[in-house]
Amino acid sequence: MTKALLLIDIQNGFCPGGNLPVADGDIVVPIANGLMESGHYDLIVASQDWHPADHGSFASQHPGKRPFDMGELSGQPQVMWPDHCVQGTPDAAFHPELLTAKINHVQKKGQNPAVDSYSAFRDNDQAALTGLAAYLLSKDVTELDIMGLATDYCVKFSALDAVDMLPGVKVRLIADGCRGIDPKGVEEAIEAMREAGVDIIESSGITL
Ligand code: VGL
Ligand code: ZN
Repeated sequence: MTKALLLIDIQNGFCPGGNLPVADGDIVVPIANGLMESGHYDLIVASQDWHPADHGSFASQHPGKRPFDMGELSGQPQVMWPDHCVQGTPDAAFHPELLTAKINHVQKKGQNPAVDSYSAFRDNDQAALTGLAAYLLSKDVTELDIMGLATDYCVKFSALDAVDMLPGVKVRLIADGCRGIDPKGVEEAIEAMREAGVDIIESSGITL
């Protein structure tokens, strides 16, 4: 039994003051820290949205587009995001209060300018894998708990891919450890995860 915690994109960019802030995004930090210190987990992994400055999901790369417009990237519909989590900038750094010393493995994603990567496991077109599934399977992970930012994008697609790519692994969403971009999108995301077989739990229910 290897219990793993997957922290999705707990970066400055998605917290208040960041370039793509999620409302109350920073309140997930003490929840993540408490879980990392609880002793419940054998393995702690964190993903990091890690875009080149010219990433194609940025509205700034599409003349006439503004942040949150719909656009296209490599022929696929794509939300046009504000420039965010550019590699090596403070916006891409983990939240300063996150206990990063407890993290065993960091999975960067979103480096290919031609495709977005909401999931920590693979690009949105499902062509290129990040290597996270192989890593978790190599560690014999049997239970994977997921939390972080943003519920309706990177958390959702990571949880759905976890169910898809980690056969036999029990996948749970720590709901109070997540915050989302759009309230309606959050509801739909939680329903989609539940339907895919993800258990929706609260951090208070996690005990040794
Ligand atoms: C995310 C939009 C763009 C996320 C990342 O972490 O949920 N959302 N890039
Ligand atoms: Zn991004």
